[in-house]
Amino acid sequence: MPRQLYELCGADERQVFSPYCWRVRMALRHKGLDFESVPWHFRDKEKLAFSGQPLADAKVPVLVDTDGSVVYDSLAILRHLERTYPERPLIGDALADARLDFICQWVDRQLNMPVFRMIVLDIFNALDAADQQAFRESRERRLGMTLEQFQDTAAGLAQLDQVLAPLRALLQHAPFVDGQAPAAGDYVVFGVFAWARVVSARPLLAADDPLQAWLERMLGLSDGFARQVPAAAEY
Ligand SMILES: N[C@@H](CCC(=O)N[C@@H](CS)C(=O)NCC(=O)O)C(=O)O
Repeated sequence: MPRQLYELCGADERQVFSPYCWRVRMALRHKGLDFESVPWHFRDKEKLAFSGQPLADAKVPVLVDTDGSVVYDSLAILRHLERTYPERPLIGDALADARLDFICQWVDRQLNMPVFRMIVLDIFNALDAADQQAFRESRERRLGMTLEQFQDTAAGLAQLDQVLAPLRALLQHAPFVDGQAPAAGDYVVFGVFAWARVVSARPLLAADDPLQAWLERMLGLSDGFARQVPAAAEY
């Protein structure tokens, strides 16, 4: 059977934007593995029932591999790919695996939030009407305020600038988060930038930010694989 990746999409199904799904797309490409993208919407929880997640909290990405195995949660999927397809290492040894866990925690707890604050209304606008309702209800409940109250581009940018300091320092002396070549650490960080690129025309980085060069390198990987999904302005 073809390998399938269930991915969050906007009103336009080409607009796959979830940062967690992007981690997996990039990892599949890294391993040289083809996949069929299965568009998924926030309102379609029951379509993920087969994955074994508690339905009320079901999320993408979900990978259905060629042997029929089903894996959900981006880090679990990355680990599955590494175990199942050991050629072209993505994570590395046990020490590297433990550090990847830290990178994921840093991205989820520090990097995501300022970007979310900058693009939340762009995400809302990218969704179709039924998903707009599901997104607004769930996010407003979680945030304890309206999406409009939460959106604060200036505050998000200032917070992002601080959060990115260690990454900027690292990329002064290495071309990639994972060293001389990109791997899982890069894909986990890149997911956040891909998320913003696909839904929002707002730049996250100043033109002279040293992170721009890394971002361009990431967008150029595998003959511009990430660029095959158009940027926000193109929908
Ligand atoms: N820990 C999960 C998080 C995945 C996640 O939060 N996915 C979001 C899309 S970006 C989702 O499916 N949300 C469903 C919902 O909010 O209803 C992972 O790493 O895969």
